[in-house]
Amino acid sequence: MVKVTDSTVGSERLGPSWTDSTLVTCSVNCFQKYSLRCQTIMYNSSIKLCTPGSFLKTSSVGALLAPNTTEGDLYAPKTCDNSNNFNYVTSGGSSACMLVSDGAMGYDDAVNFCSSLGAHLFVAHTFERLALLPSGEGFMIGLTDRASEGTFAWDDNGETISTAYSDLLFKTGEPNNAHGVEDCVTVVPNSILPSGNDFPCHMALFRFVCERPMIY
Ligand SMILES: [Ca+2]
Ligand SMILES: [Ca+2]
Repeated sequence: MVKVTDSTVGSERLGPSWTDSTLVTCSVNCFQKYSLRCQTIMYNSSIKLCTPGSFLKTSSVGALLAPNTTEGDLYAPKTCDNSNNFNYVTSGGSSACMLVSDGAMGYDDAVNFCSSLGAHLFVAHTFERLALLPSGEGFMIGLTDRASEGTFAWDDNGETISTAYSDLLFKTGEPNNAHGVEDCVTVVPNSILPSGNDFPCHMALFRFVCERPMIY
């Protein structure tokens, strides 16, 4: 979801507004209601008002097309490229365009598999985002300490996780870099207790999720 701040760009309303608890659910409901006709949304977070919009328009009188104060801010929702069976998944305030693998692969094979589909291994810069993964089994995620032992970094941008995040993620005694060869991470989504463990990257033990950046 990208907030449109260009004052010369606006959008036309597709229909009546409704109330929606979050910007993400506003976007999801707009798509469900209007399908691809929903190209923008206007959202007022203080009164939770969601207004469906058509395509963005650039105009010398753009201000006239911009949402009014009641309608809130204008957003251009990003969309999921659904080719190769990728799906748009939401949970709480999080969303992702993702494909769950059929089987397990080692880390390098999984990275290559995702890369061939224009994707990377699933990342969760916020802990809540892990809830986007299917429940009930361990998944390998795009987090390793290959670059610097003991410092885990996300595949997509190299950002490292904080101690607080690590405590939420890893179960007691993990990560332990057992036998000096554990640099990849598996986690059981939606488990009550921390479930993360570091394991050897070459071992094809877990399924994984490819995540595709969302597009306009
Ligand atoms: Ca390690
Ligand atoms: Ca371990």
